[in-house]
Amino acid sequence: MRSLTVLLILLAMISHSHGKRPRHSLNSFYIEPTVGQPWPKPQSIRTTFEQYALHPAAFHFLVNSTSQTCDLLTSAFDRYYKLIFYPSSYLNYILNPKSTDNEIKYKPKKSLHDLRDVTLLKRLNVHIQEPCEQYPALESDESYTLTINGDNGMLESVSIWGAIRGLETFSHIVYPDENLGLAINQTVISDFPRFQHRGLLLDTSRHFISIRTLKMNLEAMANSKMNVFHLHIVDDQSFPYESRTFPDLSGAGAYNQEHVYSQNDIADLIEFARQRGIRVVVEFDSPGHTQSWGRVIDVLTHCYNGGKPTNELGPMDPSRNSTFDFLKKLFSEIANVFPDHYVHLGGDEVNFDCWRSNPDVQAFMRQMEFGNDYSLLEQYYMQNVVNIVASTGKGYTVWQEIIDNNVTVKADTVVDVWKEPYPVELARVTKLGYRTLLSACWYLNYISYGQDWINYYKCDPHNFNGTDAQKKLVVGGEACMWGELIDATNVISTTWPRAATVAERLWSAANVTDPNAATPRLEEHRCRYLRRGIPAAPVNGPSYCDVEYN
Ligand code: CP6
Repeated sequence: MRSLTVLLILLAMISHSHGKRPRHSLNSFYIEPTVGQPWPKPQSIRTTFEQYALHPAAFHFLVNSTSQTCDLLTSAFDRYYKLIFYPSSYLNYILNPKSTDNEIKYKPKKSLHDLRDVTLLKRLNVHIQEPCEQYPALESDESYTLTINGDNGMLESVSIWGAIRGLETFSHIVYPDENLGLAINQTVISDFPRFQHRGLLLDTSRHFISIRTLKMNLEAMANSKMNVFHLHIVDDQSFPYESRTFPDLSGAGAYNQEHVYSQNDIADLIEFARQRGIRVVVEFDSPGHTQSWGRVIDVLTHCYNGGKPTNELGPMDPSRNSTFDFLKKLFSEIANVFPDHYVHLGGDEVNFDCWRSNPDVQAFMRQMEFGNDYSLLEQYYMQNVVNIVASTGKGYTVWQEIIDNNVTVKADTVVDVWKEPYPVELARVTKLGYRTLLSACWYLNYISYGQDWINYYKCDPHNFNGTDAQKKLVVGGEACMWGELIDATNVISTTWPRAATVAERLWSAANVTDPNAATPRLEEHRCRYLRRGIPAAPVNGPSYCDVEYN
């Protein structure tokens, strides 16, 4: 009997399955979530059937005496304590920290008296090797190990960011249990991301999205270990960024003055992201996609027809020095407001027709000896922008067109591949020696019936013909939720949990590819979002959660 038990435990450890096994329905009529399994799947996880109980009055996070610590860690302790023991009040707490919704009214399902005969997990000791960095970066170390054994747990990491990832995992492996209230199994996890850059793009120009909703989205990102928020803040339709240097840009370029992010809003958002180890990479896309910039500032090309101005405006006007004087001032402000090393400079979808029509631009083309090749003018424009931004000390990301059009850029440039066929594009860009990001297969704005996430899940940033050196140049990818049909009413439920499947592709080992194996865990992850107050949508057909959204 004893050896049978030992065998069972060994089997459980080998199969990497969790202590509490899912109750699969007899057919796939509907899907039941698993319990206590992390998303994204860790690089290595071993668990046994040994269970421990958690109780809010008998558990705390502890900084190991030889460990580094900082405000980021103490505030993370505070958040994860609330998240684990009082999930239904958690979202309100993080979105309105001053609100007085207190925990007293949420009674634990089991009292300490009920739990007197079971082992309680009393502590999670956290040990961080290196002093806390202030902001996360592309190069940050996010690895950690998590050991749950007896009444003690241990979380070890190199950096504060690894500790934050490990706390998230810890919150996933705690699960509701009928007998124990909250339970956790004996576990050893050793984990690190496969790719350094795991991003999500939201577009706040086509529709305004409130800071509150952007924060909810950042929380959802942290729950799936995503670490880059690509903020496509302005575009043709509106300019919701309140510039210190050029307040008129949002004054005339925003939809209205309620649809504007103040400097305080931006600082608040960046701090919220920093607390979760998320970088905010802002995009000021040019020379195309800039119609809203031109409503008060004369930087766009005036289009002509039959020798006469048409009153229409085109891309930024590269023939005038004043355009670049403006960009110098704008990008030096942006360099101060956004602490991340990278700024996204856009450069996509430039239409040459208006440039072709304008006599001053034509004269400039002759002066520069560009002939009729307007991609040389685009290159000239981008080269200037890139030099301006480089002189502020920043690095930059660009959409792939810049490279397609042979613009030479600094060696540390990151190129964002958004066009299919992505294996061809990735091979080409990495062959030129640039660091690369993949977005092409993760356009979440395409919404269709059925389990579309399986296509996202199958897409792999290393799926192209290239050398090991080329593969190493792929730093990660981004899910993109463009905003033409998206605002605060639907951004969360269309993005989540679909973006989480991209997050698993970018975090977990290369061999974690089976959508059938992922499905029950994804169901559980969606339910976890609901439990935490985030309205993530069903993505696998008929299902239910222990706690539904309300
Ligand atoms: N806006 C900007 C967009 C898109 C791009 N740039 C876009 C193109 C195709 C699709 C979705 C979005 N709306 N500035 C391309 C990078 Cl399908």
